[in-house]
Amino acid sequence: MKNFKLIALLSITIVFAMSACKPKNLGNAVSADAAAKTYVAPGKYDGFYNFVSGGFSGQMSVYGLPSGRLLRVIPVFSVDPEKGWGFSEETKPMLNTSHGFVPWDDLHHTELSQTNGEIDGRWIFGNANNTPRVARIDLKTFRTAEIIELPNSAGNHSSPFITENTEYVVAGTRFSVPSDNANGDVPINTYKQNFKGYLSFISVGKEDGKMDIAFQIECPGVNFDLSHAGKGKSHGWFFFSCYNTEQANTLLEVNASQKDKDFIMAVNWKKAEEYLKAGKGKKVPVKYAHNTYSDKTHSATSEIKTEVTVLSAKELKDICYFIPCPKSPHGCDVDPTGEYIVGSGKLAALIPVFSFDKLMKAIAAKDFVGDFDGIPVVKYESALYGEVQKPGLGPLHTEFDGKGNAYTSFFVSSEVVKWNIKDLKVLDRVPTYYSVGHLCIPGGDSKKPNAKYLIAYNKITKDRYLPTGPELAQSAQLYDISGDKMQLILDFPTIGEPHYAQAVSADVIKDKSLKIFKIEDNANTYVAKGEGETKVVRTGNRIDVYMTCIRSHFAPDNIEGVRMGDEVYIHLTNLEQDWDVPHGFAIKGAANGELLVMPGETQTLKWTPDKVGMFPMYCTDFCSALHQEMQGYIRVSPAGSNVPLTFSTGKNMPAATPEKAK
Ligand code: RUQ
Ligand code: CUA
Repeated sequence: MKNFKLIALLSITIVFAMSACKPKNLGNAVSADAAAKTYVAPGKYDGFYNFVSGGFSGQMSVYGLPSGRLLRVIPVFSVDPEKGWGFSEETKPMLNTSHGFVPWDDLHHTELSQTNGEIDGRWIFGNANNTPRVARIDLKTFRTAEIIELPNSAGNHSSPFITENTEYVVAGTRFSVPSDNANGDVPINTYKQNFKGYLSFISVGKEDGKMDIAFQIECPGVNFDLSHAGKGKSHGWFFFSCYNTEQANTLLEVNASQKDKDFIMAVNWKKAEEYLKAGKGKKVPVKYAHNTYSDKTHSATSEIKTEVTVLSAKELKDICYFIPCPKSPHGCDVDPTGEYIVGSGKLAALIPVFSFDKLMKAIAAKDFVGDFDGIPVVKYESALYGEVQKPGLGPLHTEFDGKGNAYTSFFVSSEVVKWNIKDLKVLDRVPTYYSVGHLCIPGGDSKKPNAKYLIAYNKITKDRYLPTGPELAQSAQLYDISGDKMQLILDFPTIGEPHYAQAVSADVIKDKSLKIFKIEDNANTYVAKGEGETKVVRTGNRIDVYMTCIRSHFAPDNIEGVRMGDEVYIHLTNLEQDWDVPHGFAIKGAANGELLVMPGETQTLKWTPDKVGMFPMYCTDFCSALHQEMQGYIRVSPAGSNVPLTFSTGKNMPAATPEKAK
């Protein structure tokens, strides 16, 4: 709820609004046929995938809709001991940054890749707010495939929104800061002179999805909050909401709420591309990590990059334009036709809708009211299509149904309001429990929404679930929007605080899902492609165990000759070639997580024995009737001991050295 400190100013209104919307009769809030509408019989699939940001959990979770069943938590920016993410040697480089290994972040928005403005089911992107990064998750494996850090940025909030052919993923800095290359050791109250706001345009490889920072745009120091790409007629443009145009550096809840209007910034990224081609960008020294995970080597590599190309919005005149937008805008949403741009002022009591055609005319006619830090400010009325009057209090986010309607969330008045884009009339409103943030309609920010459902992601849960101590379950609510009236049909808890989410018909993804990794394609340096290739190798005080697993044993499962002072690397290859047969691995006393190894994959656990003795290891994933037999021992001897290094499984395994241990 960090973005909503401003509500303190409206506390009286909130108290009023919260109690005003608390339904008198809860029974009426839920439609009578809700159970039938959300029931997915055992053994049946849901019709939709719902990808939900995990907020301060740093992860992304996947639900089935309409059941609300949790299908998977995808580790992205935070370590996850359940899956070994950030604990195995192979995955650690994914969390590398210019600050070193960072084990946590705050993921706010999810965005599915698109082709021709429609969800194509290939990748989903997520943003890291705290240490600014963008992640790409591969929807064949439901795993994070790539993470790129963003230089010159802090609090990467208006991200990872994409263009209609996934040409770019954008990231706008929430905090303006002195650029990485400038001296940051300056008084905080020199904000106006020294602080800048950077927008990053990350290109995405057409075939492989590989990300690269194509360019950054240096903008005046303000807070960038959210964004959405133009589509159809407005393809080539991007729209960012900004607040703190007061350029305050302290007590923002008051000082950044002075002006009646902040801005939506329209960015002509096609023009920026032209300037880039013409060599108008400045190459600037920076430091950022670019991490990629390979499904062939089953490992990540982290590269530190040292340069970025920056275009100046001030010098290159016709890239950026400010459009005045009332009262600290948050959401910035573009309708399926690309004509209407909806701004949502957190403190506003109306919703301004801008017209792309009018904006283009105003820019061509130089219909400006002045400039802000060298960027032209378009006249409000000249870009405005109209205002939705008295829709509710504290509009935040808008999604679209593709039938000419928009759905806006109202944090302060705790409701979702449906309105018609053409005549700006309110059509319906339903309460949320409570204080809704983001909304999601499957495809609701694309050219082709699939408007059967709307999901509200709420900030406050209060009395909706059984109490669980001071912290309650985070909450989403599902509405049927197939008719004229919205109907609440389900509550379901989420992992972490949900911000934005996306949903798509299951058909777009489910048949592409990978079942196994082919063992013959495994190119991990430490793979053992069969039990005959298993071995234990000592190099000084480093021990590499090339281990395999298959139902229901490890090879080797007895290892002796490890000494105090050794660093042991267990490289575990899962030889299974069947769907849904991972094996796990854990060893007593390891200051680490488990490994969870998919069929055909190799993962490595680093373990530094801390005392002499016997160390049991076992499989952590119940894999067969004899799963509980899937175990072994590692003997640790004192430093300097002459116990030879040996390994075996049953009688089949050769000893590493001729002398057998006594
Ligand atoms: S936020 S609740 Cu996207 Cu982080 Cu609006
Ligand atoms: Cu392998 Cu349990």
